[in-house]
Amino acid sequence: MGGDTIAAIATAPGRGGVAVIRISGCDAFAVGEKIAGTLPKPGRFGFRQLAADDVLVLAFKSPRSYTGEDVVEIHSHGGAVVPRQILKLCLEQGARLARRGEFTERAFLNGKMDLSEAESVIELVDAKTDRAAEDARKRLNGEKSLVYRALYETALALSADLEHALDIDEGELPDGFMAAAGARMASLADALMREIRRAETGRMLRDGALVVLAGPPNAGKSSLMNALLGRHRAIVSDIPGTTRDSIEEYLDLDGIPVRLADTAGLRETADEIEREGVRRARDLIAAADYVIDLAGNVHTKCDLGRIEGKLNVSAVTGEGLDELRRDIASHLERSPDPGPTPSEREAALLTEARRALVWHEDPVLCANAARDAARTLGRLTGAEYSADILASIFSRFCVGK
Ligand SMILES: Nc1nc2c(ncn2[C@@H]2O[C@H](COP(=O)(O)OP(=O)(O)OP(=O)(O)O)[C@@H](O)[C@H]2O)c(=O)[nH]1
Ligand SMILES: [Mg+2]
Repeated sequence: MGGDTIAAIATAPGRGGVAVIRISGCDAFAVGEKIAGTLPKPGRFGFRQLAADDVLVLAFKSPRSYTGEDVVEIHSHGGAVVPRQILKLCLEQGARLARRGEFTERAFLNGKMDLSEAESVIELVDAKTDRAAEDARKRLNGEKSLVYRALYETALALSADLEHALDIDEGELPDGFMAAAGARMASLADALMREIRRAETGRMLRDGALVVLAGPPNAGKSSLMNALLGRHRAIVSDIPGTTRDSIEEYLDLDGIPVRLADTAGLRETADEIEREGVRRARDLIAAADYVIDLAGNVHTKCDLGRIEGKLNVSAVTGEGLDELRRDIASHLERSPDPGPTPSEREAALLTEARRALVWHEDPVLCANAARDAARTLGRLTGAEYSADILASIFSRFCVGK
């Protein structure tokens, strides 16, 4: 177990009841002993009195720990002072402050998890809705990794067979070898495509979908925004042109995180401020994943009168709001397939691999295509990785993870 010993506060800063200071590396037990006197047996915990606080100490023996190294955790009271004092003790006893994501990076380097799983740690921490968390948890449990490993191995086998075909005389190839290889490549390309489509849903679960309220002035956009949010966020009045600046609020829509935007009513106007509002409204509409178009598919104020063939809703009575929510959710849900979704990095790699997989008459080019795809897919799980890739992934973590 090479590498130096690192320490960090693993819990979020602020006034929490409890904070966790984590130490990992070959000297973790030595550092822990200098601070706590003695350590509990690995896998056990014990109470210790430090100058800073009464704490709970846990020891984990390599490889049975989060990082795969020797790990000591000190659970103290939270807040701004005590955890920092304990961290300072760790640093004085020879540990070095961990970089962002360094605990999880070590877990990857020590084979405790692959890159896809490591990446889902940050997605679980960042998840805004139950669905997004569930998605990240499935990935963390390795469900996605199994799929990626299978894709990688399929590409690797195809690449190896094609390379082998180059080495022997054409007459020695079994009948129909190239046709079979072509079919294998096509089926691999299909499997990649399915994953790529799922990525769109994944992006939405992570970043949220943009849903924009649009329509003429006084249509009832701001009222509908308030009704969907369940509180009076936007100003409502019977004066046309009330909303100018667009207003954005977060909404959990059947588990999909949604940025709901209210916009200025669309009309020609001499008012310079309102004109800017209308410009912003058009930009948002252009970027939207879904537009609640009060001049189109949705009819609001249905308590005053209904229109057949439209989705009738009312901000006053609440009628039709559930149906509207369901309609938006089903439009946003591009992939009905419930499996865990690729991250942005993974989607880019899947797309790159899919692009490489082009069938050629020339067996040399075919073998190159399969090899390129296999290499790219190897970067999904970290079967192939570089320091740059690790840095770009783990720098998104916070210190202590
Ligand atoms: N009866 C009824 N009145 C509504 C409903 N929704 C909005 N209104 C009324 O319609 C008027 C305009 O509502 P707003 O929500 O401000 O409309 P808006 O589209 O945001 O208007 P601008 O911001 O000016 O573009 C207000 O007087 C609201 O009280 C509804 O569902 N039923
Ligand atoms: Mg408004």
